[in-house]
Amino acid sequence: MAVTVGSSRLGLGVLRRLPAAARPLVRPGTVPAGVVHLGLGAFHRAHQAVYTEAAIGAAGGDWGIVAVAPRSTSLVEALAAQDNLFSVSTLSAAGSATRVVGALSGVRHAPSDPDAVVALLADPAVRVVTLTVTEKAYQLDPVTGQLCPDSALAADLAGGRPPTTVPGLLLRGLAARAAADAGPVALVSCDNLPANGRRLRGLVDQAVGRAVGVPTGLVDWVAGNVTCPGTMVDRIVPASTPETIEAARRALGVTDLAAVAAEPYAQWVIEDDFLGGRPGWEHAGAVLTDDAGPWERLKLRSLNGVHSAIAYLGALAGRETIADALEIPHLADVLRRLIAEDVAHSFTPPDGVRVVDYGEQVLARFGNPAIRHRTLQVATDGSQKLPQRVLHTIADLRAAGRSARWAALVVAAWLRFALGYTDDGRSLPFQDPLAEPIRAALSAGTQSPAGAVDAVFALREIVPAEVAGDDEVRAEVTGWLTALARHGVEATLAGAR
Ligand code: CS2
Repeated sequence: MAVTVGSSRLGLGVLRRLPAAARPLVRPGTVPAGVVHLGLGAFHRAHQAVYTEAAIGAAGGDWGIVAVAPRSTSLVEALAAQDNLFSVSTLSAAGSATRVVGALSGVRHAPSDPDAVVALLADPAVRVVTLTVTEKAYQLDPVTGQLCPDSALAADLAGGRPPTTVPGLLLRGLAARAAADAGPVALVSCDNLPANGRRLRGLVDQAVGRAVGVPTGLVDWVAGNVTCPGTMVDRIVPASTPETIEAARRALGVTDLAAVAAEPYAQWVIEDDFLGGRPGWEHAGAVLTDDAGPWERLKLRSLNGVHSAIAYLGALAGRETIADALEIPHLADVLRRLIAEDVAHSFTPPDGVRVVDYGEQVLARFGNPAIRHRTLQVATDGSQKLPQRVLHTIADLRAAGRSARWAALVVAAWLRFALGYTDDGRSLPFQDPLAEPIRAALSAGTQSPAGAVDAVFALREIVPAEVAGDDEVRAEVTGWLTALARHGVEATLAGAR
């Protein structure tokens, strides 16, 4: 579908023409920057930017966001042409509402001007740095959390040229901040990593420890001035499409090339560990806590793990969106058993939360027919997602002496997806930073499902040793993979016990 770029473009000049309910909560361009955000994707725009705007609106403070795109230029150009304004359309079966968000006070493109990003990170006015850069950008082994630098990060650690990776930008930014004595800063991971605060802390400490040419004393400065609060972030925000832009144009009467669409639900749980202050996010509905861990396990295992299950099974069955996939006969029943019999027994949820009730709410959200979240989008980067979404569930269940029957089905669905064909023989794209070793393992082991399971379970950067060495888990995964290969998704689900 072609995008209609009308003569009017979203920007400060057209705000007064918009319906009152569609205008920003703060006066755009008037709030000085206090937050730097790395990762300008749809999720940031529909989540942290919305919360931060509401927090500034309710509690004030110089907490405008300068958002940095680590890769693509198109959004930076779109936002620069729109005075940093963009809209969020909230979609449900009941209808939609579109509002312009005024939280951004600037945008930068890291590859074209890495020094400007380093300077921002060293600016005393900036006291909070948030990140949505996806799991793989941290370059941490998903199982152990050890830093595994690719050649670009290795070059960043060696110094000598401006950084090109996210860890490299953080490292050089912190070194410049320490040198400028610019005061404490909180680095806030908003990615779906396990214990994301501790992971980011580990990343920073390892990067500082290995870097060449950083000031002596940086280790001590980081220890005294940098905190990494853990978070749980939640809102379903599919990648924007031409339809998203068209819907925003219909609602606003102007063209917004940075529009996003999202579900009505949003949640943000944040550990309150900010040495230099923070936006009043609690006034925007966020939960500030001492320990986000139980919330994060709840969300990663009951929402994201189930999301991945629907994505792989749905893609194999040829379903385009998550909501379409949920219509596969028996799938919802199987997911309920996954939640009640496996996920709910794998961890202790936050006080007052019943995992089964949370799971029901999640299934209702996934069924939102207005959100066209593609199964193939959720299916990407499985090697980076499965550990915290499913494999930790399996490890904890087995440590408690329980079976992990339904979680094993998710692993089998991922393996079958990695083999590259839908049930009716169409090829499936496999996007994953570890695509090569996974595909190599699978082609060595495809003679039989058991061979495929053995080969992939040997990849220690994906499958924790305790899961890989568990014969019962191997047998369960092999059984499901055999059924999926012989009968396809629909018949396997119909016969699932
Ligand atoms: C999804 C998440 O793409 C994915 O892997 O599971 O982006 C999910 O939509 C969000 O975490 C919901 O908060």
